[in-house]
Amino acid sequence: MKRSNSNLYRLSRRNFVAQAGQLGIAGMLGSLSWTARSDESIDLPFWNGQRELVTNFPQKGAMILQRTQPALLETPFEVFDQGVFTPNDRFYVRWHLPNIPTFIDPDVFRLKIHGRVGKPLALSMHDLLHDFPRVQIAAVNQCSGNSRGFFKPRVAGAQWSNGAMGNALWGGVRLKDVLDRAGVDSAAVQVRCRGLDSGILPATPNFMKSLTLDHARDGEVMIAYEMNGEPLPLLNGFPLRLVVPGWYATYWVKMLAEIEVLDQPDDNYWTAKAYLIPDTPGANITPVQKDVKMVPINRMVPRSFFTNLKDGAAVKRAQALKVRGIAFGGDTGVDKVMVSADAGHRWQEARLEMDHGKYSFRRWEIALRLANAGPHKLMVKAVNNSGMAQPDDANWNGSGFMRNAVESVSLQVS
Ligand SMILES: Nc1nc2c(c(=O)[nH]1)N[C@H]1C(S)=C(S)[C@@H](COP(=O)(O)O)O[C@H]1N2
Ligand SMILES: [Mo]
Repeated sequence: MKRSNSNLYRLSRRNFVAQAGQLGIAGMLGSLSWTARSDESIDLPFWNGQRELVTNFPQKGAMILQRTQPALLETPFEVFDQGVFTPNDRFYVRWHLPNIPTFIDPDVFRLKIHGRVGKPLALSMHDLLHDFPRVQIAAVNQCSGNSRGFFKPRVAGAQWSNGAMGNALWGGVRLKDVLDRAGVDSAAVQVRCRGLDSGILPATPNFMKSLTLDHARDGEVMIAYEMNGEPLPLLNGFPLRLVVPGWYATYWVKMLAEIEVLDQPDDNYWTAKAYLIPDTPGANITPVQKDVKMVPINRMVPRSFFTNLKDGAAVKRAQALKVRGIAFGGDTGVDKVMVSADAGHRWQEARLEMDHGKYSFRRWEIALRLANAGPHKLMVKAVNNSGMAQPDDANWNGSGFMRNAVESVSLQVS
């Protein structure tokens, strides 16, 4: 069904206002830091992995609490078995800086575009909804440090299990179209995006990330105002966020308020110093390796997961066992997903379900019949459309970035 832009605007406008109102109440209660109320606990499968399951963050359902202030919330893994898109109220949350607005009036909000442009702009939500073509893209948003808790030796940083990722249908406008409206100078080289969050001390650098001009203008990078057909939840960047398909989520700037076109490579902390990876295949080094060349983190790599089997599950011998999961290709689509029921000796190809585009999760499934009683190690490996396969052995680097080794579950067959 096709909606006209003005209908969309009326619909969204109502949602935007309703949301702002709801968050206004949160603001009035003075809850800049939402106190965590724990209902249940959960054990993540690594040392010191006990966490609380909380339900009282605004617009969020049950989430794994990693940190209260600023919020770090992980998606409980069973959510990924329920559908190819991750619901907004279960989508993970990650912020670096503690001052996050709890109220944004969409009538007053402006997105500023300035720097090396012919005509600086201050766009309202109305302008963005009416004056630019609306585009949609399904894409995985994954934190660089997703699965960091599994690193051996362990590294500092949020000890995420595998739930610092999610897949959504993003709706918004092309960054390219907005840049074209402002008219980019021939001297421009990079585009820097800033969110509305800030640190306690004025000296703390604001959260900003830069893309090369060519990347920013590739027609895929998007300024999103919708996530799965709804305005973005506040904690996922209401009212606007950058969507950088195929790239790690650190570039997906939330509460995007300012776009600056630069004529020099960006030297701000978040682009030039944070989020660097070893310039080696898979960002893989040994813990003692020295003098490694570092580069900014960039494209994602393929991953796949079982979603309906828990480690240690008991299953019956010689019965059809439906195994299913999700995969994504990273910066390109999934070519195939291979499953092994014998710890990697023989592999079978799983059936891929509907394709929602190359940056989306892809669901897969396979029916297995495990003939013999005893322990079985099931493994899953994705290969993407560039021919890149998940490695058998986990990578390591000091920041705990880009883990994508083959996943396995152990089953007890009787
Ligand atoms: N403004 C702003 N945007 C941000 C961040 C931030 O701290 N501030 N963190 C980034 C990082 S590191 C991640 S992993 C993603 C998390 O997106 P989510 O909270 O919507 O899941 O947001 C990115 N965008
Ligand atoms: Mo991240």
